[in-house]
Amino acid sequence: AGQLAEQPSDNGSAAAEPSSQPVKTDTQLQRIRQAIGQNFLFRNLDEDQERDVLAAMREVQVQPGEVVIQQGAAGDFFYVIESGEFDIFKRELDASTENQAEDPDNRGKKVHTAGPGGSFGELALMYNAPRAASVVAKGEATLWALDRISFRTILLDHTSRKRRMYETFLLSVPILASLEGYERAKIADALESRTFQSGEQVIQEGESGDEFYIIESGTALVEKSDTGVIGELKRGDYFGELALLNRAPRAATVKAGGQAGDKLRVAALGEKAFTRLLGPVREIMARKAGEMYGLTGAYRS
Ligand code: 1OR
Repeated sequence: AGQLAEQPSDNGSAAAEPSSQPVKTDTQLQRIRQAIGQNFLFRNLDEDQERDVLAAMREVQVQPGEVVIQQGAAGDFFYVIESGEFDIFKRELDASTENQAEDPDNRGKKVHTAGPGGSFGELALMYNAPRAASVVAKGEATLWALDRISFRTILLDHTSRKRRMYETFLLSVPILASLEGYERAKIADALESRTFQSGEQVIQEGESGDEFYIIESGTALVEKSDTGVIGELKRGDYFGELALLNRAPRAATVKAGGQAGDKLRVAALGEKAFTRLLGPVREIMARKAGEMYGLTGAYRS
């Protein structure tokens, strides 16, 4: 014991060049589409780009315990998970020999687990940096790997533009202050900006909700049918969390504020991404909801 069970594939023989891949069967194409369907990095590809991505991907079968990515190695592939689960481990750069007994492989701390539809390995390819974490298969798994050149030519532009676009904004949002930089990057991947004209409704009291919003610019009015306007929200404020935290109907109506001609711009986060990406923040939100609205949501118990 104490040795890595597998050769990391980062140092393996498969080169990360866009060597032409065998033509895929319809079943394979279906499987890739299914795997990338939920993944934000593949949103907004046009038909040609999607065809190129599908053609460049290669299937990788992974054994339990296999180290697919070794922290510190050079980046060659980006991976999308078709089936199976992966643990992500991160070690501080100077903490190599601490706790040898507990961490014989010196992988560091488990920071994340990724499953079907998820992806990993984009950081090293985006920033030409060493692998930031190790990725280890929990059981048997199937991956689709995209070589670095295809990743950079097809996916990089969109991904880094989006991360850059939201980076400064998300840094300025108080509720997200406790998150790590990479956690904010994942939120940026999942955000979608929407614009509303003054007076236009974003959410309606009593309806069911499946999105959470952060205000990018402009103001929003919160109102309830019985008491009228109960609050005004501005840049960096958020709303829409209650219905998601408590699985309850929308507790209030939120509409764009300001004068005629003013606009409200929000960044929307879907329910799944909200649950997956805002883990530690959810508790803070639930507590604040209690303070602000006197609500004790199911989540607070
Ligand atoms: P990579 O190319 O550096 C390792 O290879 C991959 O692990 C990395 O890209 C990410 O896709 C993935 N910090 C760094 N990398 C992470 C993290 C992470 N989670 C997944 N990867 N976290 C921050 C820990 C302080 C966890 C955030 C949820």
